[in-house]
Amino acid sequence: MQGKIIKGIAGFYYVQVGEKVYQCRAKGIFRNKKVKPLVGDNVEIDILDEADQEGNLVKILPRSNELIRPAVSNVDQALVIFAAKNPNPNYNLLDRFLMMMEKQDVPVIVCFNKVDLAKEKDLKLLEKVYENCGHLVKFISVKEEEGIDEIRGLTHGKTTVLAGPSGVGKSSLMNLLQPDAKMETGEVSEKIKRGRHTTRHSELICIEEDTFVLDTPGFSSLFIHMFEEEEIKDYFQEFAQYEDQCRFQGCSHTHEPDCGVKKALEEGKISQIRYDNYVNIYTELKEKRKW
Ligand SMILES: Nc1nc2c(ncn2[C@@H]2O[C@H](COP(=O)(O)OP(=O)(O)OP(=O)(O)O)[C@@H](O)[C@H]2O)c(=O)[nH]1
Ligand SMILES: [Mg+2]
Ligand SMILES: [Zn+2]
Repeated sequence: MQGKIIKGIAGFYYVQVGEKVYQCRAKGIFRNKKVKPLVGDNVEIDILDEADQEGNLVKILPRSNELIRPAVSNVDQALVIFAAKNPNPNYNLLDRFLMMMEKQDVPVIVCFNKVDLAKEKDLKLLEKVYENCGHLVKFISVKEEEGIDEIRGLTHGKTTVLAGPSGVGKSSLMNLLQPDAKMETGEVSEKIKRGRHTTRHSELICIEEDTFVLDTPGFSSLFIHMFEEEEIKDYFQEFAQYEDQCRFQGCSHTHEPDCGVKKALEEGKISQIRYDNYVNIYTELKEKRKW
């Protein structure tokens, strides 16, 4: 029988087949081959007990893609959610995340939630920083149900993974898109101004026929060891148009004289925040390579 893994907890995989969900174990063949079943996988199962809805995972069907962070498969796009306020957006983390998604060829929609909490000037800044990043950028408020119809439209007919830090409203958005989902949501800590990692497991929810959304646990850091420092600039798409003004070929836009990107930065054509993140990531990778 064929189904889809919607959740994996403590060695069990929950496989949806039509209206039913079977609790399955992965047999030894997966461990021996070092393949780990992922949420989102289309699988074949053997039913062990129809009444108790238990089964065995026997085969994983070919994946269209698999993401490392969050660990899910067969997604069409990522809705990367940050809060415009509470918690304040961590630009560096966002830029790392965009790089990761791009590297994995997953189209990204950047979504800033909680616009109800942000001041007009905060939103203007966010808009300015990301206007040329090469991704669609949306502003929403789950609380006030603002911008949600547009998100519905963008997710329609696709499998979308919700990703972002803890406390930004991923599960809250999920509950709005699919009230039956009843995902647990949690407050942002007053003291540390961060979410509390309320969601512990990725979970695939069917919104309507052919439309799936994956809620995932929040993340707070991203190591990007899979990148070479020289390729980082290619992920900051707004730099490209100024690169032919760099004096040196292969200019890293950090220390070289007559750099077109640095000139564009001085003229305010490139965002200081994005540029600083670029230098931060570039330097981190360069330092690492020295060891
Ligand atoms: N003011 C405001 N609060 C919101 C909005 N969306 C979500 N929240 C609140 O933000 C808090 C965190 O929401 P969650 O949905 O649990 O966040 P999450 O991204 O799923 O967090 P993790 O599961 O920990 O990764 C909750 O108290 C929500 O009620 C919004 O648009 N405006
Ligand atoms: Mg959550
Ligand atoms: Zn340059």
